[in-house]
Amino acid sequence: ARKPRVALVFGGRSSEHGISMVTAGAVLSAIDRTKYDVLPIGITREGRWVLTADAPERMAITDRRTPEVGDLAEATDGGVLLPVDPANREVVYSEPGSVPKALGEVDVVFPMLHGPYGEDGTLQGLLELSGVPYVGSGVLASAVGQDKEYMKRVFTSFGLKVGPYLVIRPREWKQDESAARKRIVEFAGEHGWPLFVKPARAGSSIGITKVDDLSGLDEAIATAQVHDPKILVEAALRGRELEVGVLEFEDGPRASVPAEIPPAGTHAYYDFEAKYIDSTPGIVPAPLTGQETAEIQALAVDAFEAASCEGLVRADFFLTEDGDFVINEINTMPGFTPISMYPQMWQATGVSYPDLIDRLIQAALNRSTGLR
Ligand code: G1L
Repeated sequence: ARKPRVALVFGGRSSEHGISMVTAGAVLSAIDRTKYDVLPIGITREGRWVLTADAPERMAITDRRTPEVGDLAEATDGGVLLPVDPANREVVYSEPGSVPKALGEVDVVFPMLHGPYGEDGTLQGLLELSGVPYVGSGVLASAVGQDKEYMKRVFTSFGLKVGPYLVIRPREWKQDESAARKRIVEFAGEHGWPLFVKPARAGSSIGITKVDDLSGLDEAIATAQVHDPKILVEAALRGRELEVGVLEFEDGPRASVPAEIPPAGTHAYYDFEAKYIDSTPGIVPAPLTGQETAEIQALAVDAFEAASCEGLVRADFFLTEDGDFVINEINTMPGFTPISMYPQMWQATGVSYPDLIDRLIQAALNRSTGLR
């Protein structure tokens, strides 16, 4: 029997092009080659889909520089790798070892694109149309996980606690800036400074400003609006920062041991270096009581279910001084190198990095296509 062909799709037009490629390199190194044929598909900074060298050693960070898909492109004549005739995949399947002409010729896709056009549900939609199974969440959960407003609305409606927030929509800002500003100032009056101003739909810490008083507000809004015309204003939550990994098993989602992110020390915030270059900053497992651990794990599974996640999710919480667990966000495509929090939390729970990859692929292959 032929081995399932797993396509990693990485790179892309996002600021995390390089990180995506480093992560793909880690997955290429760890995936079980006796079980799977692997096809590395890079998307260049210009948005072109290309086959790249199966060379994880050339996908690592060197001299604090991340790799580029453009430097590893091998075959650019494989067509655009977009779907053809998903109903006829058996017929169009090329000989093993040959360059596939269409995305429909792979058995499962491991999507590793960050931000808009990747983890926001658009790539997932393309894969649905192609009839190709893929690892991780579907269109809805991916889109919910990318939009901080809808994420909070979904959590609230499922009984999870979220922190105070305000949404400023593009039309509101365009029609009456001063009214929008006034709304923010009233919000600050109620919840106090500092505030965090964020793009509603952007990955990681991109475009986020901590605003200490009115004087910094306009610049923070402009910065956030560079990334998304819709912005979110959040009150600062005082408390401990905790994370939980959720992984789908045959009988349903299960939670990992939680981790704690200590307050920023030498790093001004949990930035690029802290996240991807230094070793993991988290304490695993988090020093919580058995009861607290059970509670946060149940909430993380609730968050997975609330957003209709599939495969995996990382759920991020604050434990407030009142002892409440407040959900901050979920990440349907969390950091995924072996030193990232999600794999570290599962390692501490008894699931190794190669096992994690295997489980995610198996979950995707076992999933039926169409509604579920
Ligand atoms: F496919 C998974 F497992 F769902 C998956 C894919 C990608 C998990 C995590 C990631 N993460 C990344 O690709 C990234 C953090 C490098 C960019 Cl979103």
